[in-house]
Amino acid sequence: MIDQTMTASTPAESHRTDDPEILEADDGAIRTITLNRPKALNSFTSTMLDALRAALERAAADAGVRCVVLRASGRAFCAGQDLSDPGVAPDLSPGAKPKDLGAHIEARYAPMVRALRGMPVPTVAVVQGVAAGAGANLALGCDIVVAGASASFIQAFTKIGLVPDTGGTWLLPHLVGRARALGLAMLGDKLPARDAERIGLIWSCVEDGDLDAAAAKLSKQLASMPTQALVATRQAIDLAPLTSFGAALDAEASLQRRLGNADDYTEGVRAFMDKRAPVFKDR
Ligand code: T3D
Repeated sequence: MIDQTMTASTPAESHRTDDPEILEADDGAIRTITLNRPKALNSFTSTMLDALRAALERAAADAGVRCVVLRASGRAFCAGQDLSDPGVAPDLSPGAKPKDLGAHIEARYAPMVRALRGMPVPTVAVVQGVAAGAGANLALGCDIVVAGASASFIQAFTKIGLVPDTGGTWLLPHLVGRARALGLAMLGDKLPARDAERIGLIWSCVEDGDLDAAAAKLSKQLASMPTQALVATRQAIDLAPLTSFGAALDAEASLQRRLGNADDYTEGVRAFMDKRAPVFKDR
C-alpha cells in the first residue's frame, strides 16, 4: 500500500504524490487515482501524463491493491491533451517547424494507456463531467465505466485535425461496432452519458448524486472477487473479436487450465459447497 503521509479530501484518506496533478488514495484494497488539474478541466500536460503512468505502475506493483478506480476533480473528467502545452501546441511563428505529435504519443500517451490496459487488477472509471479526446479514451480504456447523468463523451480529435488516440481507434469499434465508432470519431459530437450507456459505450449511467455510491459499490465488489479470473476475462474478451471461434476456444482452455491451478478456484468451489462467502486472495 502507498504511504499515506498527508490527508486530503474524497474519496478516502488520500495523499499527494510528487505531482499534485495526480492524487492517490487507498480505501482498503481499492486504489483511487484522481486527475487533479480542475482549472484546465484536467487536460493533460506532459508531466501529468508521466505522473499518471507512474501512479498506474505503482498500483500494478502493489500486491495489496485489488481494484483501481480512476476519477477526476472538478466539473470535468478530462478535456484530453492540454492544447496550450508548448510541447504539442503548433508554433504559429512564420517558418516554425511542426511539432512531432507521433513522438509525443509514443513517449507519453501510449506507455500510460498500456499501463492501464495491462493492469493486473480490474479498473473502474468514474466520469462526472465531460470526457473529451484522450480523456474520453482514457475512461473507455477502463474495464468498467460508470458515469453521472450529466457526464458526456466527445471524440474531439477530428475537430482539431487529428485521429482518435489513447487507444480510441481500437476501443471504439470493439465497444460499439464500426458504424457507431465512425459516427462518434468522425463527427466528434458530444454524446451524453445516457446515450453512451444505451449504445454500450459504457457500463452504466446513474443519477449524478448516486455516482459516488455506485462507484464505491462496484469497486468493492470487484476488489472482493478473484483478481486473476477478472484479468483473464479482460484478456479473453479483448482477444476474441480478433480471432476465430476455434482460437477463442483454445484461449479459453489455456486460461482455464491456469486458473484451475490457482488457489482462488479451490476457494470458490469450497465456499460454494460450504454455503459461505468465498475469500479470494490470489493476485
Ligand atoms: O501529441 C499529442 O499530444 C496529440 C494528442 C492529442 C490527444 C487529445 O486529447 S486531442 C483533443 C484535445 N482536446 C480537445 O480538443 C477538447 C478541447 N476542449 C473542449 O472542446 C471544451 O473545452 C470541452 C468540450 C472539453 C468543455 O467545454 P466547456 O464549454 O464546458 O468548457 P470551456 O469553456 O471550453 O473550457 C473551460 C476552460 O478549460 C477554458 O479555459 P478558460 O477560458 O476558462 O481560461 C478552456 O480553454 C480550458 N480547456 C478546455 N479544454 C482544454 C482547455 N485548455 C487546454 N487544453 C484543453 N484541451
